[in-house]
Amino acid sequence: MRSLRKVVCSVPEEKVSWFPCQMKDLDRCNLLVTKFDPNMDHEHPGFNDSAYRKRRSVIAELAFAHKQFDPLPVVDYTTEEVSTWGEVYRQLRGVYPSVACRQFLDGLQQLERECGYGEQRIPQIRDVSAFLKGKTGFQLRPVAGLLSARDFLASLAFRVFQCTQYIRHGSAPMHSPEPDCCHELLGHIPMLADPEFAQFSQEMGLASLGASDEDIEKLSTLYWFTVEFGLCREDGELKAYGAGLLSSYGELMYALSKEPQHKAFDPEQTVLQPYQDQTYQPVYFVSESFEDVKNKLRNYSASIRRPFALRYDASTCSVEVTDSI
Ligand code: TIH
Ligand code: FE2
Repeated sequence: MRSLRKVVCSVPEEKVSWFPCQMKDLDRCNLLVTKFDPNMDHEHPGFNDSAYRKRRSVIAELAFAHKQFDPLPVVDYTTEEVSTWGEVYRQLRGVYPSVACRQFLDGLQQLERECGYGEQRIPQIRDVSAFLKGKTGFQLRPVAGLLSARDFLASLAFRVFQCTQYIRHGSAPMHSPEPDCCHELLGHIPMLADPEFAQFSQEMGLASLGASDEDIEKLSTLYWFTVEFGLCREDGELKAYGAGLLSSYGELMYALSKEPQHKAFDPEQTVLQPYQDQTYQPVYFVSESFEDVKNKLRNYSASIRRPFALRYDASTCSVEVTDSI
């Protein structure tokens, strides 16, 4: 048998980008992409609303100040914010039973029963994180805005999901070009309560650690067309499992209509598909089943080559680098 020489957290090649090896290292995975910023982007629905912009900065500060293992910040949402949430929730909840995949509906039902999900209040990430930990071991950490793909994917390796806490502008409840708490809490969290989904999310994260820029680009494109905008068949019917669809009533209806192009999901093709994040997608990828996405994503993640090998130790939630491939 070949012996594995442990070179914990020192990688053999200089070319390899730094990556986190333990949860504490996620404090360094906070590179934001300045896009759709309400302070800079004239098109942002909150650009002319100074109270909204101020509120966004206050909530962003909570995320900037957060360190791994600190208690998760609690936001005292205003009546206006709760009303935006209620509107988004009501409209989406009405269509979920006919358009969302089974795994999503199961997760949402559990959240409604056990975690206070409903129109009346915006769930706190502290409660949601505790709920998820018990279901799949995933936990949340606050983030101030859109994260770089490398940092976002890296946190998934540790079953940590970086979550925004601000809410979209009240004038545009049906679609937001950037993530917000409606997108995280309604789109992502129900899926993260599914053990199989949690597993392949972590595997995509592990595959990203120390990967080349080119592989990060491919992984994030794959993530975009599956976890964010994926469609799948369920008993022959077209269903949504992507979080970007399940948090946007506007795009959800559009994606399931005859308007956009629907292509069969094949990771080798999908990674090459250019994507844009300003508005609705012109193309969606449809998998034969949820099982099919799971298998294909797991295989794709396992196929990414690196000049070293990694092992995740679930008992310490840390990654060990070995020089044996
Ligand atoms: N468009 C989504 C929504 O309206 O909820 C949010 C995002 C999904 C992916 C990137 S931003
Ligand atoms: Fe997302």
